[in-house]
Amino acid sequence: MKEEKLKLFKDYTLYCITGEALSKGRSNIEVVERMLKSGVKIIQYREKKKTLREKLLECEKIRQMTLDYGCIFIINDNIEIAKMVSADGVHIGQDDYPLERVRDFLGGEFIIGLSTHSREQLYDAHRIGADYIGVGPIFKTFTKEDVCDPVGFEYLDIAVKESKIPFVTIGGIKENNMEEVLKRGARCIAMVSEIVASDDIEGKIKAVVNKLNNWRDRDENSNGLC
Ligand code: TZP
Ligand code: MG
Repeated sequence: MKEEKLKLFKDYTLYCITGEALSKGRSNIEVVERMLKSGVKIIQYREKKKTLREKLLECEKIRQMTLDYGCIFIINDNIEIAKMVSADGVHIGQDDYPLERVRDFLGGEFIIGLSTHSREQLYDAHRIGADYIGVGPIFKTFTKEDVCDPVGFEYLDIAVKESKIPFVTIGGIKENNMEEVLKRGARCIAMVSEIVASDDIEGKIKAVVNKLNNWRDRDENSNGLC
């Protein structure tokens, strides 16, 4: 079951993350609904401002919505909420609870993603049993407050060559620069502001997913030829 879900993280998939502060007055629920109607297959709930109670109530709704649409639901940071609503997974950073403890708490069927910024962290993530890693920030981003400097393409190239688990590229990725990342071997791409701050969320998702689909088609065609 988990392995089936993780296939999406290895493919040319758009990984959408909420960001209500950037959503131009639209609620997380409204934005998630638009994402789901546009066919997004992985959604992460990321919310830094609300109370635990508010976050739990939103996540309960989003859990039901994502089940209705067959979308993977990942929760950032809040491992208790993830357990309470039976999310598909959590995403944690280097300064959050140690992954081994999160695994003990959530069990083997939960997807656990870990943000990484260096080769050392990539090896560590493999050793401690991450299901996927975040690789970034690739470009400068203004979305995350305590963000480190961009890791640029150097660490992306390392992840492409050396990661044995799926990786999700993140940080400043837009419709107009995503091909620079795909070109270097990235597959699954995470976006916050490019989607949630767009005036036309559905149109933006369509454009991004079209590009991802073109890359998948290109791969399939070239594999067929050799
Ligand atoms: N982690 C690393 S960069 C980032 C997170 C959550 C923010 C990415 O946001 P955007 O708007 O896609 O640059
Ligand atoms: Mg975190």
